Amino acid sequence: STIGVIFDLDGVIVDTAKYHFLAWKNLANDLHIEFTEAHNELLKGVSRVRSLEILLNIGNVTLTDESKQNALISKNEDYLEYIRKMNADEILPGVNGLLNELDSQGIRYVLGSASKNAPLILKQVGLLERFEGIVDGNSVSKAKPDPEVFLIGAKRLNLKPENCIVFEDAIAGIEAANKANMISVGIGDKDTLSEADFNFNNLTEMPYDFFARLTQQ
Ligand code: B16
Ligand code: MG
Repeated sequence: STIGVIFDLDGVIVDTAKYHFLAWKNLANDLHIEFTEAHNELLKGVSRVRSLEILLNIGNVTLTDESKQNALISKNEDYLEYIRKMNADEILPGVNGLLNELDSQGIRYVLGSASKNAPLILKQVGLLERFEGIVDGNSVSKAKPDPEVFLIGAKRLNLKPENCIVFEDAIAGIEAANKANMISVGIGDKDTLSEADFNFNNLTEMPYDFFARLTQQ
């Protein structure tokens, strides 16, 4: 096929934001920072290091570099406790159908996530082998909204950026896709993701001829 797809992980394939929230909340409690679900929205699609900075900002707390490193380790250990309990039931609605559709149309796809835990999460839900490539937080030096993660994804697919379609749930991710000159599809609230080229509340809402229309354009 002349087009390819790059999938974000958290918020598109699975909802790991709820586990990130629980783990950040735990850390926030230790630091006596009030941390709400609304605050958690600010961390979506954002790297781990940047997330900690935002959390510390919310609580007006400053830490030494060493304490920051320890906080990041303890948050991730906490988070991994939840991830290790995940299974295929946690794949979001419409994902399996869409991957089957892409396979049958010969449209290739890779993952483009900020998470350093992406391979483990995909393994837990049984999707690791389905992706042709995984570009995650371990392979990039610049986090979203920098387009790096998606540009590496395009290279893995051997496609020009303008022939790549990115599925994203976070503002920073849509921004990254647009900067990369790709076709951006926002999954979630249309008003929040108003910069996306296309919007769907979730993957079950995509029309069956979405890809056919794109290649005809
Ligand atoms: P980790 P995505 C992102 O995943 C999450 O949305 C964001 O909340 C998280 O901080 C980031 O991954 C890093 O995750 O701590 O596992 O390396 O949406 O880019 O798939
Ligand atoms: Mg996401």
